[in-house]
Amino acid sequence: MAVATAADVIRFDQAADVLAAKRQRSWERESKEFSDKDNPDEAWHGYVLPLGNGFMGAAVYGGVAVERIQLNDKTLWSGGPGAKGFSDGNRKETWKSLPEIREAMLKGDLDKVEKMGKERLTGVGTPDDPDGRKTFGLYQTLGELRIETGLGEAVSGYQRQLDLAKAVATVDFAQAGVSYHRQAYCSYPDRVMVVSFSANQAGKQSLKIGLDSPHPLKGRVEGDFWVMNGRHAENGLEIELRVLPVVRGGKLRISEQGIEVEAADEVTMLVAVGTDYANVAPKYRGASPAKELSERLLAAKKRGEPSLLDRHIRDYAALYQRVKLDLGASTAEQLSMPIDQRVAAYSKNRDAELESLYFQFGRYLLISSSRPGSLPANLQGVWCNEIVPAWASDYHLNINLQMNYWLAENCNLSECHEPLMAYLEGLREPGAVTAKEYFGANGWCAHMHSNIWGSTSPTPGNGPMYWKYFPMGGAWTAQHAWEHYAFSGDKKWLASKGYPLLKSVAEFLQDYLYRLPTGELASCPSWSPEHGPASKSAMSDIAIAWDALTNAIAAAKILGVDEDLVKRWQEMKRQLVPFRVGRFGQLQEWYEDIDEENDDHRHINHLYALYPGKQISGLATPELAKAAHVTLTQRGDGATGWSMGWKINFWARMHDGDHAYRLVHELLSQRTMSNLWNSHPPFQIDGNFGGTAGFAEMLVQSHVVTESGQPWLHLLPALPKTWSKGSVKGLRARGGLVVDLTWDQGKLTRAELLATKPVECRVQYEQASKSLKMAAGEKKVIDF
Ligand code: FUC
Repeated sequence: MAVATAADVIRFDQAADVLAAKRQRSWERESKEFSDKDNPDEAWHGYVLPLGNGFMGAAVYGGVAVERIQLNDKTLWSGGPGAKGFSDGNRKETWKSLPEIREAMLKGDLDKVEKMGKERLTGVGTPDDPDGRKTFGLYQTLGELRIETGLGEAVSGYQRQLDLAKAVATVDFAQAGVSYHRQAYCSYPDRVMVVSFSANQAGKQSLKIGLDSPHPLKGRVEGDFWVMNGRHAENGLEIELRVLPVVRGGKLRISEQGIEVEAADEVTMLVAVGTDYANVAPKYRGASPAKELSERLLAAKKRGEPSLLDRHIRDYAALYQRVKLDLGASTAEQLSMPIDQRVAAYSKNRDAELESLYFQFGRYLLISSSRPGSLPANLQGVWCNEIVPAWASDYHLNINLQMNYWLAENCNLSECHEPLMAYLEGLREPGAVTAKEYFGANGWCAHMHSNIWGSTSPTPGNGPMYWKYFPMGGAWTAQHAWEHYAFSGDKKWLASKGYPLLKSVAEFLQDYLYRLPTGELASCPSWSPEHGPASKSAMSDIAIAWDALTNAIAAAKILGVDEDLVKRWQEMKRQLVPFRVGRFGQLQEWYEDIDEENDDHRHINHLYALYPGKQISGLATPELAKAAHVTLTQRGDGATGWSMGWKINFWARMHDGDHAYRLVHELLSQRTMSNLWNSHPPFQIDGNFGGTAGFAEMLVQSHVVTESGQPWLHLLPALPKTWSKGSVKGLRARGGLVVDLTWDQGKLTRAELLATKPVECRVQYEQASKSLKMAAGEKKVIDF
């Protein structure tokens, strides 16, 4: 009998290992071509169920005879202090070369700019590590728990599910008249993973549990714990896995190799992982993990089930349940299919609830990979089964890290934004050194690639400059500090955390921006990230500078501070190189009119000004919006996963819901794997996050401010025809608003706003707009 999948559930009817081709286990990627076939384990790549609490990640395979649970600790990286030849990568006194490079740029001597750029404006490698990769490091898997169950493979009624409403994975099946049940979750409040094996008959659990790991970990028994501990082979980071088994009935034996259980009724493993990493420059080391892990596990054991599970669900659901999205109902047939078949069928027939599930899965992934106290979500969130993951699974600061957080505020997960804020804070100190050495500038900056070791210098090596040199990486990321405030209206936070960051970015710009002979302030020379030659000014740099100055000015005014600086920043804004419309009507990506009409490159850097920036909008700058439209059309829809996520947001900002939806459809049909992870390819999580943010951007926008600086809320600005009937509850808008909307036949039928703080704003729907004043805690239904 077909089973209908409940709305918030991702259901497979088979184990990951059964669904994907079995391959020889290795931890190394197999090619550097970045395709779906690249991952050493296809079963992991697209078929596992991901769990996480921000600090640790786990991936559940669900094998019957052998259960595999792949484990991650967010701080487990190679490279950094402790790695041979490590340095901060900064080239000393580079600023001394800038005048000559700038002069060459002004003369149009691009060869000299590129050559001198590579010699002077890159980071420093070593003879042993010329491109700095070894010391930059890689995010790496900790390994995987291997649990042999002694069962045969033949089962009936197999189901492996991830319940997004609870953040709990389960595996169920029957064999020889016995129903088996497994349950796993990663608790944030208790910071442990809980994995349990049970059945509807006593004495059915005979398990052998061990760890496969690429790291030199050694096993030992320590009281009731099984411990695997060791040091990273390259940087000496201490790594530990600690397991506390709780067994009902049967026999338990712990050894160096692992845990053995015989004929138990139920087995629960409390699992904790950790390293001695600390996000504190310059050493990035803290306490040995053993003590804290032991304490956590003992506390969890004492708490026991069902309290552990209850605390986990309550903590998680408090975030997850804030938003509900209804985009229509799927058919009974669609609901009866397991997720891999639903995803495969989607390109031919729309599956309405798969779309809303995708949206909620993005929120699930952020809650699971970014919680206060943890490092931010990296290119794969917190999930990585390799030792050489694609792009080091690092923090790319030319869109990818930022995209991970586009959904944080509008999808009502502001708390999950905090790791990014803390990370930014941590970049300031190393970023100040980079600003000084490269530009003789105050404030701080960071370039294209960063990691958990505070890297802010440009990447070393001989590759093109556009892959390394991007002094606006920090400024772009700092936009998030402003947005964190704009949505919450929390002035205390702005004063203590947000404004100092925004101010130090503006101070960097004061010294960094270069006055061209025309009098314009430019980023010279610059390279549009990953695209095109050196320019007198890449317009993405200017768009970011415009936004950074706008945000610093707004913040200073709100706090009533730094009047003189505000005047200076306003003056700088007026002098920035203006956007230009080029020879085929496009918005120029560079100072020079060199865009190519047949270029479909995935990075559309200068449209930062459209999204996530706010400089260009149909309302305020119609001419530029028209040119942005030409550029978007020219670049086309085909793209990598994250780029499609960006394009959904672009078209939403263009108020073209049908085009935005076309990209939603493409993203789900072309760039979504069976377990709903985004595929670049390979797996890269930013497409999930950018896509989810895009859904919300199609329904509510609030980036434009009125003439008097109030939020201008726009309801259903980009509703596609396909989403003719639906509702959303709990989206957030700038100014501290929570928005609930219902629509039918493509028309808004109900809008309710909740003000979490006193707010004056304008609300727009189609051509009508209203001014509103609301007190804190007030709810209002708005009629149009
Ligand atoms: C940039 C992008 C790639 C990929 C990588 C992580 O290099 O251009 O497409 O997303 O980041």
